[in-house]
Amino acid sequence: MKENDINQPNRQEDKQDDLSINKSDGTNKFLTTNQGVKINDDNNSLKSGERGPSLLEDFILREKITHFDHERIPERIVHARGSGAHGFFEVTNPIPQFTKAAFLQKAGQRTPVFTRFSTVAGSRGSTDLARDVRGFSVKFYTEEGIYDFVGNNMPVFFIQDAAKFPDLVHAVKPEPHNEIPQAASAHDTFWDFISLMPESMHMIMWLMSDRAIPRSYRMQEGFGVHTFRFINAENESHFVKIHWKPKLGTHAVVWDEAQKISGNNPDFHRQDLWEAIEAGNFPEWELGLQIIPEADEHKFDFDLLDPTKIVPEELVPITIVGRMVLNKNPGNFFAETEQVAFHPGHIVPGIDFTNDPLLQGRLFSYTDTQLSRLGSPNFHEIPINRSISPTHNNQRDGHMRQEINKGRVSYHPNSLGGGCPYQAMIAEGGFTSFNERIDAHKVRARSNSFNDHFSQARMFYESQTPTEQQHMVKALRFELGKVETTAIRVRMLGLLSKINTELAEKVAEGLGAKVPAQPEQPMNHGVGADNGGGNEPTEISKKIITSDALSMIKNPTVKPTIASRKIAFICNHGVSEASVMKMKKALVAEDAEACIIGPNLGFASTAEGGEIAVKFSFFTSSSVLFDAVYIPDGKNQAALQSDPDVMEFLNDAYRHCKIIGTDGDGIDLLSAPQFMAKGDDLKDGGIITSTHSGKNQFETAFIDAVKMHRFWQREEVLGTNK
Ligand code: HDD
Repeated sequence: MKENDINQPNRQEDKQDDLSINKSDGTNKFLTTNQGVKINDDNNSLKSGERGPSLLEDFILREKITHFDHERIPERIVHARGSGAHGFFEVTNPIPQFTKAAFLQKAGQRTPVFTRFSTVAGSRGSTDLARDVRGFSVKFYTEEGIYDFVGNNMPVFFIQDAAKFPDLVHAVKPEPHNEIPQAASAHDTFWDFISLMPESMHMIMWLMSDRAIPRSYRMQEGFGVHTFRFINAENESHFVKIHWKPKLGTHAVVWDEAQKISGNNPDFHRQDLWEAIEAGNFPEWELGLQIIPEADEHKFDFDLLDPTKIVPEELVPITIVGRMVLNKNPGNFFAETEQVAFHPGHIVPGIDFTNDPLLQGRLFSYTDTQLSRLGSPNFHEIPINRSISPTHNNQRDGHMRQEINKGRVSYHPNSLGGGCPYQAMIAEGGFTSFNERIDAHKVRARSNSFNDHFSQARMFYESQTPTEQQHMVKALRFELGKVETTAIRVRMLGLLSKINTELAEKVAEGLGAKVPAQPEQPMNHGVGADNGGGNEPTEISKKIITSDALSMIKNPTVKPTIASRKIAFICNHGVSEASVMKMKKALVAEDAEACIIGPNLGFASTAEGGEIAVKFSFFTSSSVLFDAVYIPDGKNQAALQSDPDVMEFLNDAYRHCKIIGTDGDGIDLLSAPQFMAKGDDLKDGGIITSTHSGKNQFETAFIDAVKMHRFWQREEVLGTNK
């Protein structure tokens, strides 16, 4: 292991080399016990006679069964379901003026990373497509030690103080008496808690938006949520908000689609990430920072320490400082993705915390949870968690200790060990906390500057396009519609009316309920009653602005690309090979994937007398697993109308506002009235045909339409926007 030297940045290969120490491969090797004894018969236990009882002395059987019995470790209390990948972070715009963190100093400098994405509420085996927040964690193996970014795909949180975290999680998890429902917030205990927690309203707006059902882990943003501090070499502090911006843009599926994906492929996101990396479509994000000078701390009409608030990009623009590329799948899920342990308290010199009370509580929780999950204070020695800059200290022993510390000295100060390991001066990279002046009374209270719970919730809702707003209305109708206790629904309607009356009215209509004239006050019986810490909602800010960055459709970071998108080719026997190949070539040139679906697996015969390979059949596949549909030319294509699986495929694609392209006679498959108004009049501009687009530009017209992700105007035709 090399000495940690900030002039010698770690390369991605350094972490891979480090992991390779622990890798094992049984190819061309004898089967052995854990003690290294070669096994002669792994199929039969040792018995007293062929039909007799097994013998206790069978150490091979005992070892095998015992190990198996203990294979499972507790799943994460939250974020249990996740997927990870290796990659690197590269500086594109160094910021030494803001931070002395060694890994952010030089353009082109790379740091190995391991990144894990997750849902929050569901168990390890739950669906990827739950309506939920997504965790977004990045472990940076820097030359100065581990820096963990532990964020989410939403920039705010439900609660302002870590003291409420266990309550929040108890409320959202399956209800304790019957463990129902799995990976879902649509149940009474969650909304009971939320309806009594006005501070959660901004987060609820994000959770009810399509951000909670991403198309892919690769197409979601990441946010540090809290305000952090960056400290430069002069010990000056700046506040920072940390963002990840996906290169493929931010995209979601629709709720009906999400539910169907959960049935068709509950591993949809996990598989998408895995396959993209295997195919060389390496997911990539830009790292952006909102940087706020120390002197501007009180400039905003919200508190920078309040994790239920964003700093609108219109107020403080984002500076891009680097990019993250994920280019290697883990070799072993358990060893890497399951055992990785993130901690917002893992920071390096140049990065520091703020007094955000949610962050402060997290600083305790993450080490604590690893002790029960991974079982020992030595979890930092597990290969995926191991720093690749050397570690030396006087901590010793404990369960499963791997390191063999030399010598008799395990204390500091010492003379017997020459004073080693010695403390580092600041100039040598020694960590010092930011020298913040604090002069205060010890109180159990919350600052009044945290009391505006509705302004930013309203800003979020009012920044959305009508399509996105309608999706939020429907999400709330669905979620609250699953709530059985009427009083909880009514309480929620009261809170929604404080965000936007039209929103509340529309949700109420769907629930067959009335918005209460006077929202009920939360039942914070006795909480903070003596010191004003009851956190009753008050309105501070009247300055509502809207922010395009909050909408996925208007978002200035929308990227015109179809890279890695999966396009379903509907092919009957007799399909035109020329029509298939022409579109396939155009899509491959854009790094998209042409997925041939036919009546049966294997091959489909072509009009030209040949065959094309068929990867999916209409029976094994479903439209929700693809981004768009293409119906090539072919005399027999219309005959597929008699196949209910094909019609369900097309109806779903149409309903989910996907782009449908047809070449030549392919359009005949769409002759049903749900697609065509009359004759060959198309129902909407999301159906691109070779006749209407002009033969030459057909492929381009189709690709341009797919770049829009969905043809949302169709929801008006369908009436699904009601
Ligand atoms: Fe947390 C896991 C993100 C608040 C306590 N959290 C966890 C993970 C993510 C987050 C991404 C999964 C890490 C992984 O992939 O292994 N958590 C957040 C964010 C929060 C937040 C963005 C608010 C801004 N969390 C939060 C609070 C507490 C915790 C307030 C406790 C007081 N979180 C945990 C935990 C977990 C965890 C119980 C479970 C597994 C783990 O830590 O390693 O300690």
